[in-house]
Amino acid sequence: MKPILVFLISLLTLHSSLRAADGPNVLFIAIDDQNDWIGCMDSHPMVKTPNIDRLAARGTLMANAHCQAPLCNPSRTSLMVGLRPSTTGIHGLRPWFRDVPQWADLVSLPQHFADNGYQTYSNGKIYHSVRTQPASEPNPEFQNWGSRGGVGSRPPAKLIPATPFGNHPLMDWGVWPDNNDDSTKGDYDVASQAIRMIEEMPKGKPFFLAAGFFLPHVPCYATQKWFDLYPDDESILPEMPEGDRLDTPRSSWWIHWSLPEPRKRWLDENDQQVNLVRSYLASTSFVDDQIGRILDALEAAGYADNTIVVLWSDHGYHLGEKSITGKNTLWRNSTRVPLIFAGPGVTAGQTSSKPAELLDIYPTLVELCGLPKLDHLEGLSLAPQLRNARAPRDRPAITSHNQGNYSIVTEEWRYIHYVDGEEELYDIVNDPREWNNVAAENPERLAELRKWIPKVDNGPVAGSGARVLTYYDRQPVWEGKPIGKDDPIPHDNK
Ligand SMILES: [Ca+2]
Ligand SMILES: [Ca+2]
Repeated sequence: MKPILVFLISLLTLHSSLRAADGPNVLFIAIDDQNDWIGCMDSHPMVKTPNIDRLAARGTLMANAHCQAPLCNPSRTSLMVGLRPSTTGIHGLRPWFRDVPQWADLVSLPQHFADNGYQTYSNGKIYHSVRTQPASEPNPEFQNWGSRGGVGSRPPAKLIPATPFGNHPLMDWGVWPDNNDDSTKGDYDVASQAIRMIEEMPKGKPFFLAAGFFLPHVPCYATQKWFDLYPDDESILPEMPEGDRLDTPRSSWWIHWSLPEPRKRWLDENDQQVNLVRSYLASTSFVDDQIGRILDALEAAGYADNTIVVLWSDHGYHLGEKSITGKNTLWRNSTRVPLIFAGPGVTAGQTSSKPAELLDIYPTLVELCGLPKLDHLEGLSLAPQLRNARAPRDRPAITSHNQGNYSIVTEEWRYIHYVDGEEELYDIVNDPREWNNVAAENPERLAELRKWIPKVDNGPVAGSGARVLTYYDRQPVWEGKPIGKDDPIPHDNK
């Protein structure tokens, strides 16, 4: 090697190790399918999440944060590479973005940290697809792999009656294990291994440590003590007005046309509405407890003051609202997510109502940790709002679900545009549950919000599949099957 090149490389190495030595650590906590039923988010009056609430109290809650897609793979891909689903064309549960030649070499968030002198660690579900990679592989997503996470201990048979659309094994909920032992659960192991890493990792280099929890994703299994936090009656149910979908277009059904998640009608017919909501709440409180274990370990190891903690969920979840369970919608229940930052550069104890996107996490962490900026990222740094919750932000939060379906959220409105041109509008200040579609009465508002629909609106990339809707020549096609103009809505609640 030429001496000048060696010199340049050592200079670069020195530069990044110097920067890394100065940077704060990052604790990156992901929750799967966790909607806004979090104590500090004031959405469910009974939910108990004391550990997430104490994190929010020492940081900033972005209370108007939304996912980029209401589905694991597109949401997580977008967050981890900093590009919208409408840019990457990753709309379904397939493909893994590294298998798309155009995106194979994108520098992901943890890779950018590794490139700048951080040691990176992963536990549980961070990406949708990748689990572990051998250390020999070039450019791994993370350098160190811990817990696989996931469901963990499962009952010998499903706890609930057979569900429609094929009795999917994940569609289940209830008390499990039945011996009050949490330690056989995947999420318990995620926390345990993250704690072990905090305790054992070498000092002298900052860390980027990820912990991804699987619950409250279905199957919502939790032990009895978490169920005991919630009454076994209808007082735990969210408000669900009759006929809430009568003022929404038929195309709102296309984006969740036929799915394993049961409709509300099935919950009612099988007396499962209370059981599902209670199982979901129990699972949320159990995950909160695991998060508390990690936060305690961070503190005990002396890292609390020089670590940025970010907590997020990949999208929300319906539990009967708008006649369905699951995700795959453009309403609040699917798009609004917990997003909390705490640590150096973040003001403690404040809540911001400015729109925020999960896409913003990447540029925010880059700025807070002083890493080189990457020009191609489509998010905006939230550092101004993390310093001062009222700092201006003009851009709304934009969610898409398959090509051409968008939701645009400002501080006052949610606008929805479906691929066939149908629209909805909600006054989220006076109607936060989005019960009254006021699109017809507000043509000027529609015109103003329509402008935010991304100009780049790419369809599904080659290899796309699972929960993919296409629409060409006015023909909606759900998972490869055309939806007829007069086809009845499968398992509709009416
Ligand atoms: Ca998810
Ligand atoms: Ca309605």
